[in-house]
Amino acid sequence: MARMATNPIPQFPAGFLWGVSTSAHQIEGAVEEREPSVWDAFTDGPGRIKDGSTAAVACDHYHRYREDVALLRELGVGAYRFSVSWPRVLSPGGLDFYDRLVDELGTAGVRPVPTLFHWDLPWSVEEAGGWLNRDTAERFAEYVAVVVERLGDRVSRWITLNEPAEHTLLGHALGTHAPGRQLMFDALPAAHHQLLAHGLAVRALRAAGATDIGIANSHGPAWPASDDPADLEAAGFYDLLLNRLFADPVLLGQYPEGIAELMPGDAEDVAADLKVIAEPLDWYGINYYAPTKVGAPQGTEIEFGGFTLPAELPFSVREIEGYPVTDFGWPVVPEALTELLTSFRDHYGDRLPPVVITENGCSYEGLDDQERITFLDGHLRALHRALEAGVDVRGYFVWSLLDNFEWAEGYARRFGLVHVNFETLERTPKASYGWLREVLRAQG
Ligand code: IFM
Repeated sequence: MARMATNPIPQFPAGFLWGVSTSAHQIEGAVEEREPSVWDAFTDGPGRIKDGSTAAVACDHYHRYREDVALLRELGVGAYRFSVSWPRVLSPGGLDFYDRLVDELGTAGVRPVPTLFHWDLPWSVEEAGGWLNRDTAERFAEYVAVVVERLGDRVSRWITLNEPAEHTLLGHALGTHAPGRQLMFDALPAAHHQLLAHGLAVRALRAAGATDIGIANSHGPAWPASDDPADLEAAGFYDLLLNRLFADPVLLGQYPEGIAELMPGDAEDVAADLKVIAEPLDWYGINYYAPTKVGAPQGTEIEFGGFTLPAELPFSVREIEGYPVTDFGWPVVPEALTELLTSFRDHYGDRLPPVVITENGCSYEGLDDQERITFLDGHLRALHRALEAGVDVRGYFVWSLLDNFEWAEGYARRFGLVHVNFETLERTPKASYGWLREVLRAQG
């Protein structure tokens, strides 16, 4: 049974958008009914997925989407953020699935919010160079035009990319995610081409009449390990890599000092691309999970958030003490969400459009997930404090509706409001689902 926190969550403004998020590769399954993606190929490699699993079936959402939409309706969310699988769209009849899903959401009164790229690049595009190839950005925009042409009559809100930072860092620099490249700083073109793809996609969406467009970038405060200049410098560099490398081009049309010098390619070409990347947005999506404590390099490998970071990085990640941690080992620090939002507002000023929290959540085992309730309760209060401090926040999406395929962790990390039995595919709402339903009812 859900237990309400003693104090009700403060009232959010009228029109505030409440939602939950998922992504195609993590829930859909039905891999044989679409083109292969980088994640199919990566998963096949030995030892890549910790529990040896694959996303071949995942939550079988492709066949059970009606049941999942019923869960959304019953939960009372106003919006559902899902992703469109580019490999599925390349397959004959692949878009039909999203047609059915969008119609089902319409009938349930839940607003569809598709993300157009959530890491599952078609394998054929990867073979042509993937995100290291500039042409991938153009091909992405072509695919986006096809999707908006088909769904644009019923979808008004769009998200271009999910977390290009993680896709660059984990997929192209460290190789712990697909496509498994280990390029370290030579991965920067993958960041630039994703950002260019974002800008070209905004243009394609606008050309089709879309007026409600954002991106879902992951951000979190970088806390210096100490006041020592070496720690401050390392934390500043980490902040550049995680936050400003992806926010500055989109919001300011430039790469931050310290990154611009590292970006390969002709400076005039990069400057021309930055004009595209900075196409104005209607809102800016932030995925927030935790802050990171960063210090000077220690010359050793570091276990961090389920990954091993190599010794040669120009920073080291330290343990944040004094806070509870999720099953993933991520610290639970709601106040860092307030800090992040107010610092973004202070840094970007009127270049920052209204903000939507496009992901926030935690991994815990169990149906009576009181820790998730505590997590969400704390983060909603922290979000409200940001509103009170004057940050223009317009929406909040929980990651995730369902337990799902958590990338290199397989099924070992459960982020869902709804438990999925991966043997039987039975869905069972957790205590946090009931709690959130009550919160949403109270918000009206
Ligand atoms: O599951 C992921 C999601 O795909 C992207 N953001 C972070 C989530 C939790 O790791």
